[in-house]
Amino acid sequence: MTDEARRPADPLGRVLVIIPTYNEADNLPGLLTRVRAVRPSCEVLVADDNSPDGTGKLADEAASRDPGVHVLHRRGKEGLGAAYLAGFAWGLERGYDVLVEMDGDGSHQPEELPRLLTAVRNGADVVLGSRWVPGGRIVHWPRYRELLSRGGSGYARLLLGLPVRDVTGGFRAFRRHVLEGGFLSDVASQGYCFQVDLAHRAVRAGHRVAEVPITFVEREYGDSKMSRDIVVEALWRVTAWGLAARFGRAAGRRHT
Ligand SMILES: Nc1nc2c(ncn2[C@@H]2O[C@H](COP(=O)(O)OP(=O)(O)OP(=O)(O)O)[C@@H](O)[C@H]2O)c(=O)[nH]1
Ligand SMILES: [Mg+2]
Repeated sequence: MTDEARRPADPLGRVLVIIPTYNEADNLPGLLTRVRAVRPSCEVLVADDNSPDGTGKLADEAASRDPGVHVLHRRGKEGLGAAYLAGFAWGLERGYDVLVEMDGDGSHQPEELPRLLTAVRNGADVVLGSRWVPGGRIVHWPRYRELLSRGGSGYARLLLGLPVRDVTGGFRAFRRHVLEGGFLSDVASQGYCFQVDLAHRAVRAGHRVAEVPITFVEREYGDSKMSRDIVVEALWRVTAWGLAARFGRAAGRRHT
């Protein structure tokens, strides 16, 4: 494998930033430039679900100019969770040491990537970029989105007993060992719930989870993929996990 032959220039080893995309043609090219500029040793994998707006082609063009950009073309829109699972598998197979999740709509600032990686370097297994810790900020979000997000995080925290503030965020870093083994087996969650699922799994598995503040900026271009279905999925799954955890505790299996 040619990638494996590449020497790590980063003290963390080889870092892969995975960006799932569906119709992000207006956002992706600039974002790729920013990620590669901020830490040139970090490589990028765009996981595109055959976006009708040509995002995949733009990613290919970037990859042809820059060997640190890779593209995973998927058949069609299967949801954020499925794209990340495919991206993680791609990165683990190729021996990356740290795998980062980042939205492709400009909401996450590549310039804050070093802050996440510093926390990994300081010993965290999983680092969550957080809007709801001191120093965290949101820009241009309508009040209802903030309430939905804060409410969703609060509900998941409460029901699942999670010691983190931003449970649904999607700017995160994982050391590879976290994602190996059975960690990702039978993950079925799709939208926001995928992120809740991973945070829940990481805490339950006893990994060191750290939160660092981020500035979250509402997308400037393109359409939101947020839908009522995504919110409903998160609600029912979190409720089911919470009840299962309580039931398990009652039966003497304390794990949350
Ligand atoms: N590959 C892939 N990427 C997706 C899919 N759905 C969303 N994404 C990407 O996942 C990232 C987050 O999705 P967003 O649409 O920004 O979702 P959101 O942040 O909840 O909503 P907005 O910021 O309001 O648009 C973006 O880069 C999307 O392009 C999908 O089905 N497949
Ligand atoms: Mg977004």
